[in-house]
Amino acid sequence: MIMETNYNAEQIQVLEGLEAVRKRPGMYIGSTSLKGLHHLVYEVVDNSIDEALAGYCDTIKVYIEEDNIISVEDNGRGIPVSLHPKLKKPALEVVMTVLHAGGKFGGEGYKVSGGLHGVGVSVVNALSEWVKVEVKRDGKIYTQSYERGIPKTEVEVIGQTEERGTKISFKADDLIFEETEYKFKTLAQRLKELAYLNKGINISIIDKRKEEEVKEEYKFDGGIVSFVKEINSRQDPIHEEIIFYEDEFETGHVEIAIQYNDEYVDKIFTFANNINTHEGGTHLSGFKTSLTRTVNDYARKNKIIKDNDENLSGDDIREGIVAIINVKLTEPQFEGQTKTKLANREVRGVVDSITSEKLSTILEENPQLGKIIVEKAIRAARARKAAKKARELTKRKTALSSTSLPGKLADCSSRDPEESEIYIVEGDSAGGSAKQGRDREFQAILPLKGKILNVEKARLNKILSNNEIRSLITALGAGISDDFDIEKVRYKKIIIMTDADVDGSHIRTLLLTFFYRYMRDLIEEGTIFIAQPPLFKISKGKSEYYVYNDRQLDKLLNEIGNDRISLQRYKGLGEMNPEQLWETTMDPENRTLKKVQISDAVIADEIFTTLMGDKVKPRKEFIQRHAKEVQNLDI
Ligand code: 0RA
Repeated sequence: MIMETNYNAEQIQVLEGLEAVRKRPGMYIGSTSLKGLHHLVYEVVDNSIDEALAGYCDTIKVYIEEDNIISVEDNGRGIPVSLHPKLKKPALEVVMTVLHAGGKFGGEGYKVSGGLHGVGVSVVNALSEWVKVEVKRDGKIYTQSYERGIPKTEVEVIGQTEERGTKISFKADDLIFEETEYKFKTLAQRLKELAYLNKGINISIIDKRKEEEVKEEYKFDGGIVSFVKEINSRQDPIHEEIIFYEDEFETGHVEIAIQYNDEYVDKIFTFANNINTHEGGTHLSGFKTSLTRTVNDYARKNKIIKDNDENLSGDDIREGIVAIINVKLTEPQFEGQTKTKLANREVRGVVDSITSEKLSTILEENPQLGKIIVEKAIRAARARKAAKKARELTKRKTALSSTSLPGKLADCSSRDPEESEIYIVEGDSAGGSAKQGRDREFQAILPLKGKILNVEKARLNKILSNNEIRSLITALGAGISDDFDIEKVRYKKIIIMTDADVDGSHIRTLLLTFFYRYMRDLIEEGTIFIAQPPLFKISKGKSEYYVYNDRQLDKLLNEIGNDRISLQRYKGLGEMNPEQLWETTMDPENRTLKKVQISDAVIADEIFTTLMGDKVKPRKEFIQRHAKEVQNLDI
């Protein structure tokens, strides 16, 4: 049979569109790595969330099936199937094959689009080996299938039903993606976040890849209040009720939840149209300005601070705060390096005035709460003044002495940060080996003695009086906290090198916590690395092999056999001589470094606060549950 295909102008446009997506997938989904792969799922889920936000859907189910096939099912109105008047094709086909067509059929309301999401489900279609859609509406079940974006069937009726909804199944194209194995934990974490940000929607994830299916179900009627409660569940809140207020404005909606704990850091997480705005933006700055002014006004009006006293600073008032700011906008605009900074100019003033009005009322009506918050800020102000003194002391010291670098730092000869690296090494003996083994032209060594201070539990002035931390700060040469300036860091790579044991992993966690809290830019800019020393040395005859993990060990033993080999297990860095340490762990030609990445502040925060907080039980459970991930802290 000869098939004749008549392409018309619109069809050619569709094909060109899909081809563009397949040619430059990164432009549409960010990357073709695991991250991009997971974006496909988020893109499809976003459409169902839109339907829920419009008020027509309350349940979303995400299945990971065998062969890494994803199905996303909702009980919304179902994608329309009627003929599109202009294109003379079913709306379903248009939504699935035309770039950015999704929204054109929808009503008004807040589309979750923005950042990398919101490119439209046609992008998922273009990047999938196949897609199958099932729509239940008008008493019927409709279906259509596609391959690499191109329809392979008409929209067909395959049955009758009283239900409504949409089910989109797809298999990501392994010609496009480097990997196609979904991570349950990654998907579950994001779906849980979406459930917090969109109260009342029931979102579940069902993993059917293994014999025993794994299921998680999320539904939070408390929304972001539940979110704050969870973040604070491992801390000690200093007031019971979680502060919550919300309001509509011309171009959107804002909701804010706040609860203070007895710690010293602030954790304000911001979202715009369900996107985690890591880089902050107008919603955050409007909130901060208003919080500072509102609490000061309240404190003066109620004579908790006197007329002659100076104002509490923003930092003082934010000490120990946990807050979620969640805005939904009709036309969100994002900027910044990772497009996660909210740019809408109108939002700053709106969030500011809504916070002033609602928060001052809440404080007036709950004087006990007002007092707790102001008194916490007054204590913070006292500590801040003490810290400032301590900081000036360190600054002056560095300015006065010519050999201002810490004594135990073995610096490199190069003064060019672009080619310099620093190894932070556990213990003096390993430090000694590293000093002898390094290439002193560009590698500096800073040995740290024992455990550094747990910064989660201390205020800045105490942190600054800790010798190990002071050495670290002066060696890096870029200040700390608000004064931290990444441009001044003396090394391009900061490499943490600890033993492959429990103590080593604890020290590594303490260091990462310190960087996360006080030099976060270093993590965000990808300058922190974890050295990977070998676990074993295998010798057979004259050959020597270094092995870095159990998998490699199995593989090697398979290759060279089990007889007449000697196996040395390295328990600590100190067991290697300088040459071995260079060869296996420090030589840029041979070493592997693990880059520390924190893409999601909330996840990171869970790890850091759980590990560091003083509620012993959850910490223990957490370490047991995640012992492996903590070793490879690149989430
Ligand atoms: C446009 C219009 C209508 C529904 C949708 C889109 C829709 C899209 C998706 C994608 C996944 N799930 C979805 N659910 C709904 C409704 C038009 C009407 O019935 O009036």
